[in-house]
Amino acid sequence: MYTLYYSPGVCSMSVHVTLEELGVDFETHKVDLSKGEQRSPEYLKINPRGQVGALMTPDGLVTENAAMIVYLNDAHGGNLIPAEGYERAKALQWLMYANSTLHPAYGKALFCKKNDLGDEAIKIACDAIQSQWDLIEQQLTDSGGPYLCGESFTAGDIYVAVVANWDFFPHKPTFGPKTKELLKTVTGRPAYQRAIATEEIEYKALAA
Ligand SMILES: N[C@@H](CCC(=O)N[C@@H](CS)C(=O)NCC(=O)O)C(=O)O
Repeated sequence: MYTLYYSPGVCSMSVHVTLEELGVDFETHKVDLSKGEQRSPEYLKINPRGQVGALMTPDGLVTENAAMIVYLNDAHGGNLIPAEGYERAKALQWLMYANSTLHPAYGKALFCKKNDLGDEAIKIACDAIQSQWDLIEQQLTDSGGPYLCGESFTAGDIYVAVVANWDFFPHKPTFGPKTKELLKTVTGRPAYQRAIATEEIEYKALAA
């Protein structure tokens, strides 16, 4: 049994969808970021960084969403990250890209917003976000699609679909046609729909 500490719709959702995709037993524990619960003494004992997600496993606690996804996939022989070789490297590449390039691009814009750095700074950060979505569209062309790794659905697709729904800024990104198709396919999967229902979020990225 696993326990996922999550907040609705944020990066921890990539682990939530992974748990659903793998079909393993788990429970969820909501840590409401809007109420500052990530800084409660109880949660800081779980993740001293005061961030979600965190995963209690039979082996102990794992933090960092990408690490949780790799751990879960490998523990259950999943196909979200192939077991070996170049295919594994490419799946890890796109998971790490989502976790450590795409996600931080949003973090920069959020920093500008939270610190009242003005619309010009937010716009610069949002332009940088757009360039990441342009890169994803190009990758879907280069890989032959429909997924980031071509015909194989992998963990990076899940993570990218989570980030696509982040709607914090006035300057919204534009998704290319292949990206929209990816988001539609990934979020249409039963596992993703179950995570949406549990987290009680609205998936708005495809609305425009
Ligand atoms: N690389 C980190 C990123 C975690 C992260 O940025 N979590 C955000 C939500 S997407 C969070 O908990 N923010 C609350 C805060 O920093 O107060 C991980 O994978 O654990």
